[in-house]
Amino acid sequence: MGFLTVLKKIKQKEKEMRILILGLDNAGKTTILKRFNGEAIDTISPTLGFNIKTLEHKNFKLNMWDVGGQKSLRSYWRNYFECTDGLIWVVDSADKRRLDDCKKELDSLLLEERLGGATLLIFANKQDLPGACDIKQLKEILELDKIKTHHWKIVQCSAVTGENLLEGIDWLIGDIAARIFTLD
Ligand SMILES: Nc1nc2c(ncn2[C@@H]2O[C@H](COP(=O)(O)OP(=O)(O)OP(=O)(O)O)[C@@H](O)[C@H]2O)c(=O)[nH]1
Ligand SMILES: [Mg+2]
Repeated sequence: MGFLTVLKKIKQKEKEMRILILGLDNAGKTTILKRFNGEAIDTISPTLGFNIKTLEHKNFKLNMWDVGGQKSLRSYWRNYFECTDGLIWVVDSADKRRLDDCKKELDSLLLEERLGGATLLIFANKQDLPGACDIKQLKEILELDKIKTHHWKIVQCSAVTGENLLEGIDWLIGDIAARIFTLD
């Protein structure tokens, strides 16, 4: 192996991304993170602080921050904004009563200057539940087409079945990589 090849490999290994996972309480943030990481998901309780997991995925080192979403905890979210490359906004697609609240919180995050450079993945979670809103409904209710400030995508998923978690996160990582790692 030539020197440059070795150097490139080392550089690749150092590629780090900071991913912040937010959403209302009970949306499924912790379940998604554990499921994605291949851990058991049957003993999860509400997050009162945060969980951080560092995963190797596709040659990237992903530092994933999962922060509790209860109303009383949301004022702490701002402590995690700095240097965020990707924001995963998790929605409980079956909790129709709280979609207004969900929209309000997402809208205010998108105004945050320190999240200005972040790619946004919206996980329409809990698709395994009957009556879950689909992407078309959520796009309308959350007015996603109005988002012009961030690269964004909405993906239907279920943390319980694992459906589409990989697809969503692969899109997020691909978008971030294209934005920040294009120079080598
Ligand atoms: N049916 C179904 N239940 C889910 C899914 N994802 C999460 N849940 C359940 O929803 C509940 C809340 O999940 P959590 O992962 O703790 O939610 P959270 O967003 O981390 O909540 P906070 O930590 O309070 O902010 C748990 O009972 C999960 O088992 C899903 O895709 N389908
Ligand atoms: Mg949690």
